Amino acid sequence: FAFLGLSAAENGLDGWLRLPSNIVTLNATEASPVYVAGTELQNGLKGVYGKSAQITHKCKTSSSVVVGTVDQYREICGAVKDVPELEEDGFWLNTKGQTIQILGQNERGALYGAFEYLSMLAQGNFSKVAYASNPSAPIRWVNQWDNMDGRIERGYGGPSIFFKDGQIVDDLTRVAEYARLLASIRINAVVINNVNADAATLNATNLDGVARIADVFRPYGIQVGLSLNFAAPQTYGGLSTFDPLDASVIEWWSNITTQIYDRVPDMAGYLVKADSEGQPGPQTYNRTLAEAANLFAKEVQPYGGIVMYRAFVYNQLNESIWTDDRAKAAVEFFKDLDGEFDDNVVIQIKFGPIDFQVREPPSPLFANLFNTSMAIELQVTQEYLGQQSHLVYVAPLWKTILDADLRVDQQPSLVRDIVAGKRFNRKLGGSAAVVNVGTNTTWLGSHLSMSNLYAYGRLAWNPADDAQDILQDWIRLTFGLDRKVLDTITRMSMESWPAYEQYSGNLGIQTLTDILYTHYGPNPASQDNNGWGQWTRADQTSIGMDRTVSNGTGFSGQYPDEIAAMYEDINTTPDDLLLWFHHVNYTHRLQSGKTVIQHFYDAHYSGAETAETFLAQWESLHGKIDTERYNHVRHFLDYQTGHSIVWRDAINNFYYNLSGIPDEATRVGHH
Ligand code: GCW
Repeated sequence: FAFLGLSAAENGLDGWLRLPSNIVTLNATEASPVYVAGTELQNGLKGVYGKSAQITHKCKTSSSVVVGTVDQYREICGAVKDVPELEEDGFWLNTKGQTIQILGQNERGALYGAFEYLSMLAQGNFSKVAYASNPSAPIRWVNQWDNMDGRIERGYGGPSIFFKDGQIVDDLTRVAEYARLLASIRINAVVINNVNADAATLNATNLDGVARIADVFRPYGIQVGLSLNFAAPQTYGGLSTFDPLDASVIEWWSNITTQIYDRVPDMAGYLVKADSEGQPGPQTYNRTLAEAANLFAKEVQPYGGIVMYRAFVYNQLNESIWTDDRAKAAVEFFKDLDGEFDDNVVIQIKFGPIDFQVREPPSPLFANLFNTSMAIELQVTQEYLGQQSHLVYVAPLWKTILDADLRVDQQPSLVRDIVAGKRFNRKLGGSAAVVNVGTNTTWLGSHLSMSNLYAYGRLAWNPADDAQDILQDWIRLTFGLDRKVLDTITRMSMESWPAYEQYSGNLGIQTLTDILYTHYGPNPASQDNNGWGQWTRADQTSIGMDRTVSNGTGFSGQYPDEIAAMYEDINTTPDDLLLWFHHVNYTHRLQSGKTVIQHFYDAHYSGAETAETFLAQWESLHGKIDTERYNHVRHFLDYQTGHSIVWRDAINNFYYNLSGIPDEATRVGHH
């Protein structure tokens, strides 16, 4: 079952390995995460050893697994030895003694520890360990872009598991299964409705439904959050205004917030997209984004809630003024507000300055807020990355951002430390990912896409983890322990993002997918001559956005000095971001020695060739993967082989026709 699959007998070890005969759960309340942990252990151990262990709530000293919080252990079993101080949601796992100890700082942590232990066993790892694991950051959220009518914005795995026909579905079975998956990767909150929010989510029937959903998530240690529509007091509440400083508006939100917390006392908080892509916001009343965020922050603060305020705020631009730069928007909107946000506001920042492109530099906003909490926004949903039909393992892309050093004040300033709150001493911080799972039995629309969800959770917990190590854990958990299966899926997946970049948009020119309608398939012409500001400025001789301070939009100047200087200078800008920062002739020579245009031609051939190998690699696993998953994946890889050629030729012909520069290898234009 997805990446929780635990298969018995595969390792043939149950002969002499003694099954712990008791599972001691230190909380007997059924809906508690510790109780759930006990049930998971019972089922999981049965999967591994083939026999059932007894669940008890009394402390036993031999042949048992004890699961609970550190405090519960102290109370019920006695003194705890060797357990270091744990952070919120952290856990201690000790398999060395007679008794296996799984102790959480809180109940959620205990559940995480149980999944960690099971994950080890399921991967055939029976080694004796004793260690603590703590999260890098407290915010480890997912965002669903589900609409009330059941459709999902940028969803490729079928309709919503939460909503249908304007209401919350009666049968929440899939929600419970999702909760289990998310808990196993240590996600602690889920925002269930689209950031392009429908105010009707707030009607009484739906709030009752939200409470039912929260009841399903709670035993898994997951809180529920809601996206708000900023104009709701007017459009839905019937007030004459939605001015965030108006007394009647404040009262209206106060009332709504009470109604929610009456039903869901542990609601995580609100997510707000405002003044962006047609969404209403405080600018209508000349109020600042901080005034807007603080309005909600004050409402949820007494309940311990937080406000995730999205930095994805930008205006449509006039395409005749090329120096207007959408990439600059986030810093322009938020920098001057630093320090004005309440303590329970977190600015949720997309990883790059534009929008989940195949390659972007880190958003400079990460290096411009010092008194404001931040979270990084990632996208598990492959909106610009081939959707459900292309294999693209995205974790290596995320790592280029998380591991980037922005050198604030000439000091090490890794993005992952900034968002965790470590660099500027913020209590809050972390990450959110758009995860548009649907009712499709594969969740995201394809089996291999699930590596991205798994990797997101792992990196939210520990962004220093290695993308390939994470991937391999996921492969073993999902497809078993066969060496060839492991090696093959590892190779395909690790080659997949570089290949996709090669056959789509190179050198930092963005994905070059259609941006006007589908966000799918090649459409390089769609980037320019419109107000979206994803311009490439490609003409007959040259290409790229000049974002330098000296000669361009000035975007590079939004970074701290050392980084700004690197991007300002064409000689120190890495090839893979050259066209993001500079406007050059197609004949410009890269650091690699190739011209820009020849790099385009070669990369597109090489990317499509690599994609073609995925099918053969997968087919080499015939007989080692169950038929359903084998065929499902094979179908998509077959398609990807063809579609990568479509990409290759569309992009190469486009630039060949534009520039008239022949391909040195005489492939382009010679069909
Ligand atoms: O990438 C764009 C998407 C929109 C999305 C928006 C956002 C939810 O195409 O569908 O809206 O980003 O992140 O708000």
